Amino acid sequence: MLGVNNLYVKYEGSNPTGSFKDRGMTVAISMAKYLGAKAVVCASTGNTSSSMAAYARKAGLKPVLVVPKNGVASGKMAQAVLYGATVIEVNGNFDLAMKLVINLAKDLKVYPLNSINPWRLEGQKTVGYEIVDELGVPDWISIPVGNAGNITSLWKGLKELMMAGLISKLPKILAVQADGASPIVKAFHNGRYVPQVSVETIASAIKIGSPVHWERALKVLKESGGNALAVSDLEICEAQKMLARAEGLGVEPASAASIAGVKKAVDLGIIKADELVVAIATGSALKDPESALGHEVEYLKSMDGEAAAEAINRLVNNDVDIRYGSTY
Ligand code: AN7
Repeated sequence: MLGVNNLYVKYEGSNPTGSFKDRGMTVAISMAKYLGAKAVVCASTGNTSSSMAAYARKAGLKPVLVVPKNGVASGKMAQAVLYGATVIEVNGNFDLAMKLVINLAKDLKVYPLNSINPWRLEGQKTVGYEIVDELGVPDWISIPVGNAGNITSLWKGLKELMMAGLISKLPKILAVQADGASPIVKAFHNGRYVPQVSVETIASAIKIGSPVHWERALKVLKESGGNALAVSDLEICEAQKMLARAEGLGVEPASAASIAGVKKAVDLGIIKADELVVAIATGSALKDPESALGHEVEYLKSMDGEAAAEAINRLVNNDVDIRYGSTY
């Protein structure tokens, strides 16, 4: 369907809070505890905050979340409420929340747990280890990029495996951003980084205009001989639906971006059909139920038993091949 023969999806939705953030959070919260912190803080588009709240609670630390007003998907907000975090909403986007946290951490001595925290990035290296364990070294790893912590961490982990002599080559990294929030993609192609002031995309997790690790992300792309692509919200939604209906894998829009990116890269001749490709799907579809509910489906309401039986019969007896979703 995407024009590539060997595509694997590294599904991060099965981590304890439903996203890749748990990999780094368990390490960083352990360090916060070790350092004697009483409270921890992060700015977040939702997944860092879910993860931080859960691990902080377990460690007996107070979680303080700084989030963009109306900028966090409802599954992620539900987690923040469930874990009993203090939630501070700012009138602005993630970039404003991030600025606030950097100042808070300086003045108030709360321990910051954004990816400016080095322990987060140490923990997140394990995604690369697992890929290599299961598959060996692929030709490409496609990864959605927001604040660019994950791409930095992935590459650090892989390079360390190489230095340890455990692998003998490195993959090319494909960084994927949303059209409406793509400062790193633009910098990669234009040779000049400009933070993006106004950002817009359905992929709220990566709606970030001023990524903290932009410079490192560009270095990863250069060192790996990789590439960077922006995908539209439509392409993201199509990839989300395709993955769900062809593979039964539910991912949130930001994660679907990495699949949409693979399709685009194949179309552009950047990825070749016979190359081994891994797309990292960073978070579960349950994080963002609204995005899932936006897709079309046959939804038969208020039926009695007879009408329901008729509808089921119709479905069973029609011979449309739904393996890839007749409705895709
Ligand atoms: C599903 O939770 O930034 O490039 O505050 O939730 O390391 O930022 C989330 C980011 C990709 C991008 N996919 O990772 C946050 C936050 C999902 C995400 C990213 C995020 P980075």
